[in-house]
Amino acid sequence: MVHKKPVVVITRKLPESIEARMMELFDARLNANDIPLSQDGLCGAFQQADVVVPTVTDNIDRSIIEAAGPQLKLIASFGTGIDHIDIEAAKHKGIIVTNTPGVLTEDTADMTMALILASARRIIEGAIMIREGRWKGWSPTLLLGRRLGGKRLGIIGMGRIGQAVAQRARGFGLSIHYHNRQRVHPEIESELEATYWESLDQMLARMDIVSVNCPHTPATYHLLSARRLNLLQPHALLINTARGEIIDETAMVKLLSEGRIASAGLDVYEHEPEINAELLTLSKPVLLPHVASATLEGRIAMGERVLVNVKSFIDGHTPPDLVVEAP
Ligand code: 8YV
Repeated sequence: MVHKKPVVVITRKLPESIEARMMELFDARLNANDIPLSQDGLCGAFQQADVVVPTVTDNIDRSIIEAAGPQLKLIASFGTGIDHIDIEAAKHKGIIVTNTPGVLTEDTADMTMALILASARRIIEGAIMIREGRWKGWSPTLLLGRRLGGKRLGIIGMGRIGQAVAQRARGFGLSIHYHNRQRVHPEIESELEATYWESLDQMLARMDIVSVNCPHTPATYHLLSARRLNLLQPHALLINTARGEIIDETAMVKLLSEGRIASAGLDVYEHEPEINAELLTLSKPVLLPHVASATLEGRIAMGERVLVNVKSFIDGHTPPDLVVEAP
């Protein structure tokens, strides 16, 4: 008997080795030119595929899920965050959802440190000055930044990534403070010498650097509201490698342009890939294009997790990275 291979639609271009394996195992439909699918394109994919492998750039909303064909049983997302998928609609439709947790923790934490260093030490301003031929020579007061050692880092979200940031930050002499839905295990707290703040407001008012490392959920949307951002000290740095929606971006840009916080290091934005026009006029904030987890090793590891999730499901096993279980 000839078994038809399952149709797996992969919405964006993935590393070659991952795409090659996808082609071996499945009837994989690739996106060679890497142009994100329109909502109509996504709808079409959900009507023909047995499995869809989306990324953060796909808005898998209720209408797409409801229009899915009866053969579509798994959304195996390439990424950790799942805020681009209407999870309730998937549950309701009986579609399983998986993600790729764990494999991008270290890369994201590295980039968080890079943004802390770049914004505290004004690295990008210096690099641009050189390239634009504006450097006239050494000066004792040129591009003065702030020392990291002895400062307080407040981490919002002490999960895997928050803890990996804390480990690194300790090496730079930062003291670790955190706010989380739940206090972490006392062993982790003592290993990181971390101080728990039940009140986010109180923590914000006392930190030199604040790093956002929690997922975007309805509960964390605009967690850093205009009111809370106003609690930050004028010398504070705000770092975000999580999701733009967690910060009220308009309020943040206002504080930055009025000099009411010192700078920001941002990898994510509220309306990606659109960037607030006023933010672009400011020279101090360090702005990156959502690349905190962008290493070749990380992307391959994410692809491997997707392969394992899809293959386990096709073979009748429970995929390891379940976000929404089988009905
Ligand atoms: C990924 C991310 O690059 O996994 C996540 O949640 O934010 C990114 O680091 C992206 O989501 C891939 O889909």
